[in-house]
Amino acid sequence: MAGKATITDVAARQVLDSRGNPTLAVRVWLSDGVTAEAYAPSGASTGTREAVELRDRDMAVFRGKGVLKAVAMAKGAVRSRLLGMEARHLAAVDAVLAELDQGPEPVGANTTTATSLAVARAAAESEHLPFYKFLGGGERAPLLPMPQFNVLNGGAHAKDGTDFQEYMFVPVGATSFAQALRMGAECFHALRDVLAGRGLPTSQGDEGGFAPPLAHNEDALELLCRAVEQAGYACGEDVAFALDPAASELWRDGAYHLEREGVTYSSAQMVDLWERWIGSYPIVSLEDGMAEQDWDGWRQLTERLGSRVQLVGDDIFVTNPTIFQEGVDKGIANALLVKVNQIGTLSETLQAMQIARRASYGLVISHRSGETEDTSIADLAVGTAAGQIKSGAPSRSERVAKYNRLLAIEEELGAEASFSRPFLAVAPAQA
Ligand code: 2PG
Ligand code: MG
Repeated sequence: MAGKATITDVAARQVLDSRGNPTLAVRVWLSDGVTAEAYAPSGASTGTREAVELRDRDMAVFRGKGVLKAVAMAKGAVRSRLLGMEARHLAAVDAVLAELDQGPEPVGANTTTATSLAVARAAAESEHLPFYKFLGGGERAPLLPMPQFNVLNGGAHAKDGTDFQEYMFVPVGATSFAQALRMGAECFHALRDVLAGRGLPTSQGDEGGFAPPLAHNEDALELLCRAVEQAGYACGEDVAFALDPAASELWRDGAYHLEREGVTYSSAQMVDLWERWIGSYPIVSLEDGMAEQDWDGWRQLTERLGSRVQLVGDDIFVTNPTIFQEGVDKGIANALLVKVNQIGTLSETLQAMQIARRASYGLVISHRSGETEDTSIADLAVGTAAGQIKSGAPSRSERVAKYNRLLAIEEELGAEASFSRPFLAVAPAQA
């Protein structure tokens, strides 16, 4: 019976993520014979208020990172509560998952994330809908997102790299996703040439970007500009930049410690740095420019730069509707970074996105630094018409899987496909 299929079985197993750490794969079966699977991703620069993964903590096995307890939770507590529920009623399924994760024996956000995504996938298939259409709930026309390609990795994602975690290309001049991906890939290859030409290493960090040990964090921006030009594009007009310094990782004792440069900044000095960079380089988006503990610094940042640049809250909001609402009420940031496993279920993720829409905040759907071949975030970005996505460099299969899925959706939509160009109105500074 199409559309009313109930959950008849839930299974799970331990697999590896892109960093070689264990993660969880969950498979569900429905009464109409449909089956679907999803994987949980895992972060490195996690926010302190994120939903917590369940890991085995047996240091003799996978350095404590095994997820066999989570596998047992999925096959046990989760399975027994979900059996018989209708897959298409995702909100009800997710409410059970959230409750199980808040109970005396939490099932883990890795368990709830993979289960929520697997049930949603199964429901979509059962209803004969592309996954993105199911996720969009018929509310919005599908929209291909503007990508942010993380091409230079530092911080917690590349120990020898810059203090700041992510330097990204945003192909603002592209008119389709396929063109955006081509531009991103061409600039990525040009960046390799620029680095090699200066005798810098071209080893890659966790998200596929290069991780050269630069003396100054700002040097990265100049390298990015050269790469864009070498690829034959105009820096700023065709390809602009987005940054995620992941400032929470730099915050200690009430100040920002940039160890590579050997400097310590107050919140006001940090905002000064961002203001100077935004005035000198074509930066259209700044994520976690301030630490999650530094709400006052965030307020200063938003007041000073919020009208000039997209300010994305990741660690500070952790895709948590309650925390995010507080941020909106306090006028902090102007965009939300969206990670399903930060909050643990798709329904809560959609709720946070709803708050963003009502407050006219931008939306950036995001991968984690530890990823898998799961492509759900590509469908989430298109179905909800979020407008932007970041899934790392145009390199390494766990990153490219999402971009390739977006290519397939764009092709499938054909003439119906439309591509988001959120920075058209921005006149970026020239480097
Ligand atoms: C971030 C993410 C993804 P992690 O900070 O935005 O790029 O990193 O998954 O390590 O939290
Ligand atoms: Mg971030």
